Amino acid sequence: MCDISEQQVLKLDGGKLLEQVRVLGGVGADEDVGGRTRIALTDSEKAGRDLVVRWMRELDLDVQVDSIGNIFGTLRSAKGDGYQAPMMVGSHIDTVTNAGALDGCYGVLAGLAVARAYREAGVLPSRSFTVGAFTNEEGIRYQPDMMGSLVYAGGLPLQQALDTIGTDGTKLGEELSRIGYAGTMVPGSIVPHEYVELHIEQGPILEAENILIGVVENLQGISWQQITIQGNANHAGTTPTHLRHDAGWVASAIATFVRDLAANSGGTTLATVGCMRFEPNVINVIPRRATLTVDLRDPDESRLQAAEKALADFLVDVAEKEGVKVSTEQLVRFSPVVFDADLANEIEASAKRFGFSNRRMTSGAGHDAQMIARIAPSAMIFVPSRGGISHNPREHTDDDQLVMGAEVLLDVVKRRLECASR
Ligand code: HGY
Ligand code: MN
Ligand code: MN
Repeated sequence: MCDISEQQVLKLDGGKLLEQVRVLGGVGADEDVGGRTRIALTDSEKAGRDLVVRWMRELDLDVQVDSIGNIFGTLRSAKGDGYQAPMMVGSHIDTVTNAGALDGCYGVLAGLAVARAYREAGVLPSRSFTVGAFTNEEGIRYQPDMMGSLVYAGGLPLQQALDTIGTDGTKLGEELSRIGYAGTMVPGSIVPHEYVELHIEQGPILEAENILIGVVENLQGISWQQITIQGNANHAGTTPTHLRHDAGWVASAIATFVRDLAANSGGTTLATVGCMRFEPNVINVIPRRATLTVDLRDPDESRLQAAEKALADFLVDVAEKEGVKVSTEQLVRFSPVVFDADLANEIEASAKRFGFSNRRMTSGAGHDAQMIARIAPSAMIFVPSRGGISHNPREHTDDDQLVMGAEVLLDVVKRRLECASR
């Protein structure tokens, strides 16, 4: 094992981490329903970005912004070898609507806490250490999700991302310029040596098993599609059922179908209809048009494909029966990802050294780590989510659990960095 004597001095300031989680959690606060909303490239997200950049500068990190708006704060190594092949940690600070305070932000701020430990000990890392905050991880305004890290990893051309039109009709590149985060650095010009992302589990497993640390070995596949149904508007009171071409009923039938698909999958496939709109959306008119989104996930690629095919077959069948036209648009399609075994072993060894209960697990949610895994060895650390709740103002992890997770991150980083100096 590596000798890390000189870096034993690194101490995590858990209080500062918790304070920054709370302060960032107040940016974009939703006074009425609780929580906060910092949807990518909005003014409230800009405010969050500005705050994180200020905190990076307070740590005297070199701040760089790339052309898709990814933000990087780097603690340069003792060797002064520039920014190349850094040990990278990070996540995102954009949120869904009425979000919790931890999703993404915890991983970015824990990364700053690691940099702070080096600064306060007056120790420079053996290899540059970079904290990343990736653009548009949530993908709810501009699809796909994990967009900034996908561009960074070379999975989506920059111009295509900049040309993306949002659900609100805005163009991503124009919004990025408007908030002042259209950087100059070429995305991916700094390839990490390794990448570790600390994140809340956002699910119920760790809490249910009373376990502190999740050693995330893999991440399930994700399929997002938008479905549009074109039927005929007609009078709700005069049109017999068998003469209807009811777009609204078809949309509801699809939602029922995908729920049954998941329920009969043995617990591996998950299906969610998160958005549904009817036109003209009035009480006594049979909907002429309906749009809905379907989010399908499974850790196994062949099962995910089977779910997509079953849905496609159902759409053909229901369109014929109801006499409507159904069209689909694939918004996101990411295959399952397996993380780096050596890094996962390092995370597990660190949790064991601290005496923290731990278990190997799969990530149900998408994360930037799944994109960075395309270009560098990557892995994730989870901490418990109370009630398994996330994407909800009630998202919560106990303070001591947040600090323990960050202790593991610091321990993993310092061991990997010390090893790098050999
Ligand atoms: O959709 C996801 O899993 C992530 O929160 N973007
Ligand atoms: Mn997240
Ligand atoms: Mn999220």
